[in-house]
Amino acid sequence: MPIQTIPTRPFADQKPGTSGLRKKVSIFRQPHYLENFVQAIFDSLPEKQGQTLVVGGDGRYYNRQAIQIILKMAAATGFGRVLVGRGGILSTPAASCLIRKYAALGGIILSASHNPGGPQADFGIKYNTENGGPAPEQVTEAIFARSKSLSAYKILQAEDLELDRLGVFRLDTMTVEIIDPVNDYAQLMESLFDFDRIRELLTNGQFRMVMDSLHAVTGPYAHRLFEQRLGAPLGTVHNGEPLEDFGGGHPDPNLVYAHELVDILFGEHAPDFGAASDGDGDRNMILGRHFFITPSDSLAILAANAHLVPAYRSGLAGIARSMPTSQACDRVAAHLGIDCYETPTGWKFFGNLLDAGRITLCGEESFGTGSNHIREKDGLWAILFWLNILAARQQSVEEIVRHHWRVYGRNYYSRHDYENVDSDRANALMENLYSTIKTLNGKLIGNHQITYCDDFSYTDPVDYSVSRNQGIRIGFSDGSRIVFRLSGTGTQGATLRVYLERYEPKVSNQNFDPQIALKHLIHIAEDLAQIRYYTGMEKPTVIT
Ligand code: VG1
Ligand code: CO
Repeated sequence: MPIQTIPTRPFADQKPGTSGLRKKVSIFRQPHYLENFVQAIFDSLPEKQGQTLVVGGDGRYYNRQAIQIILKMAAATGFGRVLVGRGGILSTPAASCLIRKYAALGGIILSASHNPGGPQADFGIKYNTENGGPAPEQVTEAIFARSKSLSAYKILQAEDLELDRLGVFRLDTMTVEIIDPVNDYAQLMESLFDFDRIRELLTNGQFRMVMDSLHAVTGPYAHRLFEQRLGAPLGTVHNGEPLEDFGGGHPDPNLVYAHELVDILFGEHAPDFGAASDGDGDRNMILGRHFFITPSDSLAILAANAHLVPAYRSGLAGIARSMPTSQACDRVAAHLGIDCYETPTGWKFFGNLLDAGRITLCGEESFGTGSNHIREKDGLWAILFWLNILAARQQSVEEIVRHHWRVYGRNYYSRHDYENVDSDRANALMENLYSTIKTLNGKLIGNHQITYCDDFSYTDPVDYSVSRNQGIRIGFSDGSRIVFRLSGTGTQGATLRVYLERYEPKVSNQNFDPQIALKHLIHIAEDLAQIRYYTGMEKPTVIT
């Protein structure tokens, strides 16, 4: 079959963000746009000849077309074998699992994660390296640099492949294996958790759970794991069929976008446990009956209870959290006598720590938790981890969380997002903050004493690479913090994220609504950053 060399011109906007390249579908569908980026990835890789590549996505609109293009380009560039999830489906954690298990050179994951899907909505593509994790900054920089100098790409002239049939197919000299997207991942989960105990819990006739897959990628995984393998009644998984537009919803598992699940868990006759995951299956939200757990608390609680889970019984090497994530897990780490690392936002910064064996668990405030079992955050893993704890402790979600707060104190936490802000105004806000913080050290605001403020910069302790400008941190003498940063995953305008945290050791003060408990900090944040002035918005668009 002939390999064609197609002349092209660079696009200037192919710089990967927090998690790959994300744009509107209409941008990806411009002639040569996707092809250029894929060629830039391939050109930035070492020897590809005969190597294995993993390809799959979250099933959103344009997933199938993109996969056909990528397969033909992979064949033209010399890959020996590509593993593709049937129907083009692979959750991000499942892709990470496959890359590691089959010693692939890397993987291409097609997803814009929690962003909406459909012809008018978003698409995304990211590259994961041979450890199964998101390409580190040096690699994404190399891809971006290459994207700016491309003059041609190579593609095999061939018919589209049938993606829905399991089997081994050929594209010129390359083999394409269409595999079951769930098998390997389900096996890995079974090797980590106490499935017998979880099965007992889910079939005891008393405990009830609901899993909401939000019509995104985890549907097939959740049906298999919870209903088939672990015995939960059929119907436990809601919205379990992946749809190209996620049923018109926002596949983001938080109190705002997963409202169907929230209504069930906060309604009458609520089940004991509720969980949801995002577009590509790497995020999770955990709910108890009439009870919400912040992702930061969830990370801390998983760490404190890890000894109850077979895979982590022998102890944790260390924990890491992204900088804006609350410091709840720091307290658990201190108690366990293990290291706790603070990294910039984005899973790629955990990779080196995991590879070097310095950490076992890691997480982000944005509903992401994971461990050294793969190199991505993992929604269903977190849900199984909670079920394992619930089965072992025989207590309710709320009892477990309240007990945790009694022992370690509560870190009140909230994130305020201002979406779709004019980019120039958002940058001006940050510029203004950079100059403001220079004068803030030691200042007293109300009865809040500022003890530090800086622009977060991270030196990777393994390879010493430095990442600057990762967000503005303002710390107070009582341990409270305010963090400001701009999102790196949006596709329209800018999103300002304001992260707020306050520590409360006293049990009698642990029962407030976080928005009330954080009220003073919220005012200080709005004031210091002049949020209304710069954004023109009276209040945040999303509060989590
Ligand atoms: C957001 C989150 C970040 C997460 C990233 C990718 O990034 O804040 O914690 O790692 O999304 O998650 P940003 O730059 O918009 O704040 V996912 O589930 O989109 O792969
Ligand atoms: Co995601």
